[in-house]
Amino acid sequence: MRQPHQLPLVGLLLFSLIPSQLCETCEVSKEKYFCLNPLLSTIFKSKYTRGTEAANTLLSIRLVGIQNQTLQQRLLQQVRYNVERKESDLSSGQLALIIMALGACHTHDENFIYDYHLISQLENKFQAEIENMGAHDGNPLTNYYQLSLDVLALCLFSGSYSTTKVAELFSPENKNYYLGGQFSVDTGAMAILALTCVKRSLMSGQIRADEKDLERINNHTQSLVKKILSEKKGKGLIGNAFSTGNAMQALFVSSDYYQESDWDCQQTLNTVLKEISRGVFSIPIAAAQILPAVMGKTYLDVNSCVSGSGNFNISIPVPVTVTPPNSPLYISVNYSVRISETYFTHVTVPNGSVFLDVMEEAQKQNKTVFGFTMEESEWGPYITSVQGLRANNNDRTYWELLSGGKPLSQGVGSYIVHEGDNLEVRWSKY
Ligand code: B12
Ligand SMILES: *[C@@H]1O[C@H](CO)[C@@H](O)[C@H](O)[C@H]1NC(C)=O
Ligand SMILES: *[C@@H]1O[C@H](CO)[C@@H](O)[C@H](O)[C@H]1NC(C)=O
Ligand SMILES: *[C@@H]1O[C@H](CO)[C@@H](O)[C@H](O)[C@H]1NC(C)=O
Ligand SMILES: *[C@@H]1O[C@H](CO)[C@@H](O)[C@H](O)[C@H]1NC(C)=O
Ligand SMILES: *[C@@H]1O[C@H](CO)[C@@H](O)[C@H](O)[C@H]1NC(C)=O
Ligand SMILES: *[C@@H]1O[C@H](CO)[C@@H](O)[C@H](O)[C@H]1NC(C)=O
Repeated sequence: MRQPHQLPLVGLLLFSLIPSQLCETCEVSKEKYFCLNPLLSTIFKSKYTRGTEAANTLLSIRLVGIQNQTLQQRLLQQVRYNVERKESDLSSGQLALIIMALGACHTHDENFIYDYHLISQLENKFQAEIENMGAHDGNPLTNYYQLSLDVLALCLFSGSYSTTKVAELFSPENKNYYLGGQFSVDTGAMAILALTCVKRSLMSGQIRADEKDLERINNHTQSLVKKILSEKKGKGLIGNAFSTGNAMQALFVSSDYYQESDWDCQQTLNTVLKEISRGVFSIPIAAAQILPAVMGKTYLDVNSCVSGSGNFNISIPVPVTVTPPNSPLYISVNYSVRISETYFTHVTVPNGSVFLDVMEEAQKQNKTVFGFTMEESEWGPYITSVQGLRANNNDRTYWELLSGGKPLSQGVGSYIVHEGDNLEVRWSKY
């Protein structure tokens, strides 16, 4: 039992730990807006057939103040379709993103959240994640990236959740922060955003403050910030290019937890801009996830969009990735499926092919050994089974993609194969 006279001291200590809610951001300057053209081009020309992609994009363009009504209506239509037709199929994190997109910047679309009782549905889905953890060795239905999105959406849109449960779930020792033995920067970053939102609600008295929860949440944030900073690479990327936007958002809102000298935001931003110009974020979801960060925005800003700001000059961008006319040349690669045994073959594909083309060629050779299934997701096709063996979140199994023994940072639909690649899909545990 804590003694009552210690209470003020703890309060004081906490207060000195969090002297302000100032956020350090760095954002692309007006003169450099043209550097964002590849992102905008991707965002404007996409078809948006997948709901999560549309939700993520709508959220991002609202946060940065892109006012194009044609685009917003198109995205909105896709998001609404997903709610009306597919609500029960949505995962918790997908619903959380939809809520944030609809609620962002307080437009009329916010009513949709309440008409369809999306908040209480999210509460139920979040509960189901926790129950699954109880029944399956601490493994949620989806993953901690999505549990973080859940808490974030519930926190931002006045859903109910237990702060004690949040403090318990998001302890930095939890295995769910790790994917394939590696700290997942995306996951840690999303957790920091969620924890920061909860912390702010506690401190502003919006929800009942329990000193112990607040202290634990502070401690968790502190450790997660440290882990994220330790994933900083030479040129300033954090994790890889695709996690850097999320990491930047997390670091923007948690600047009380690190020293100015710990992170050179400008260097990170400059490297991201270079990657943008190289066409690295050429799929819509990748563009949507990096955009808020380079404009100095975070998901915590959904309730305080400065209208009219960031109304930047969109000179309808020219496509950057000019794919060269299909080279008639063929390349040959090695491809194997590894379970406990390894099944191996050579495959010849046109130069410029992606990993998926190789898998399809191999499947033609021998359906028993190289047959596979996939599902469309916002990041492209996701491999769900090979030889009939299905990935399963309850036992943390998945089909890992590798080249030359190293895990790839892109999926089968995006990774362009090279002459002599040793490609592999491996039955793995994350
Ligand atoms: C959790 C996660 C996983 C889990 C997914 C299973 C689970 N338990 O949920 C595991 C560990 C299995 C996984 C695997 C892979 N992942 Co992953 N993953 C994530 C993470 C952290 C969150 C995804 C999520 O829930 N999003 C939120 C929900 C609402 O969106 P969703 O569309 O419904 O989410 C689903 C898809 O994202 C899908 N998924 C997850 N990863 C990938 C990767 C690809 C290429 C595809 C097509 C789909 C996909 O699983 C999610 C749950 O069903 C993201 C980070 C991020 N920034 O998005 C990385 C991320 C999407 N993954 C990535 C990669 C590279 C992979 C792998 C290719 C790694 C590898 N070398 O094998 C494999 C996929 C291989 C395959 N079978 O096709 C990259 C994609 C980058 C890119 N440009 O394509 C990301 C962005 C991480 C990063 N920063 O590099 N991943
Ligand atoms: C708005 O978006 C639509 C659809 O993406 C596009 O065709 C149009 O050119 C955009 N308008 C402006 C003013 O950018
Ligand atoms: C928070 O961290 C401090 C310092 O590391 C530690 O002394 C304290 O016990 C932690 N508090 C909780 C509630 O875990
Ligand atoms: C927008 O871009 C056009 C053409 O590039 C330029 O002439 C105009 O001055 C710009 N406007 C602002 C507000 O930057
Ligand atoms: C494949 O195409 C790339 C660029 O399009 C080229 O650099 C490379 O030499 C080609 N390789 C083969 C084997 O044709
Ligand atoms: C596929 O490979 C398996 C194992 O190597 C072999 O037994 C089988 O005969 C092959 N099938 C075809 C159609 O080549
Ligand atoms: C591909 O496999 C063949 C046969 O096993 C091997 O000789 C060759 O070295 C492999 N290619 C590469 C690039 O390792």
